[in-house]
Amino acid sequence: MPVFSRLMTYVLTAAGLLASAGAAFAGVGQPSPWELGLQDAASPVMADVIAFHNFLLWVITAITAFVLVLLLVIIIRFNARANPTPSRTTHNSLLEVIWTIVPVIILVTIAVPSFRLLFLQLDEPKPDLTVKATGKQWYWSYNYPDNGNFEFDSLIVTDKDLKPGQPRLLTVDNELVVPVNKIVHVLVTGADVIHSFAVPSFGIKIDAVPGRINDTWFKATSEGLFHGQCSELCGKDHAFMPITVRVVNDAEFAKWVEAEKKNAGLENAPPTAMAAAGAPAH
Ligand SMILES: [Cu+2]
Repeated sequence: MPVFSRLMTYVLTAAGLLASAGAAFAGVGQPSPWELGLQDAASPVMADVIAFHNFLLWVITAITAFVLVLLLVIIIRFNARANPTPSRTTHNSLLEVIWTIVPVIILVTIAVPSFRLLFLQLDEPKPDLTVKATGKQWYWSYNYPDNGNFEFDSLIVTDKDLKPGQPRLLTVDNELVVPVNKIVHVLVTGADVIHSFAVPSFGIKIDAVPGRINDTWFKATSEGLFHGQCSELCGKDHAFMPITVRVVNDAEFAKWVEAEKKNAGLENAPPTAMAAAGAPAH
């Protein structure tokens, strides 16, 4: 018994420490060692996902604690020794009404923010630009249909080529570049098998299905690098087709688009919404 209680003390202390430091462990744009919670939000959708997740955690904790207390009361007060002659009561109308209505109220309390979040995710606002991500065995191709329609491949940087500070298995040679604080509409499809385009800090994860275009959106609220991974088992190198999104300001984005167009031999393509409006306006 002392061994058990000492073990419990260790476990509870560790859990307490981890829980209190949870926020510090969460990474932005990539996972971090000993991370417990979700990655920090870098988009309005992810901020809501985290808030909803934390709210649900309180709800299930309260329900579980309540049921545990009921069980303990029954075990202690109504066992054969403490309560040798059991009551024959079978119905209690008030109690039955309460245990029907209270769960309904709890479910409605959960449903309201849940549907609000679903609408936020699925009711896409008018996009500022569109990018298309195509999952291939085993890398991603990105296409910018309204910025000259250039396309490039994005492959993993292997361990031996990593520069200091670059996360292992999450770094790519050519990042998906998008402007900050703009609504990015993402078209997602697969070229061979089903992949899944997921970037945790933006709160997006959507299947890349061959022969079909799925879409989602995000608005990155800060500049920087945000990492994700293919999230549908797609073959032997499934673990080696990461996604990296580089969020930059409008001027940098316009410059990058011009360079990419030149690379692709498209410098004479007509300027488009973002590239044309981006640089001078900001
Ligand atoms: Cu994949």
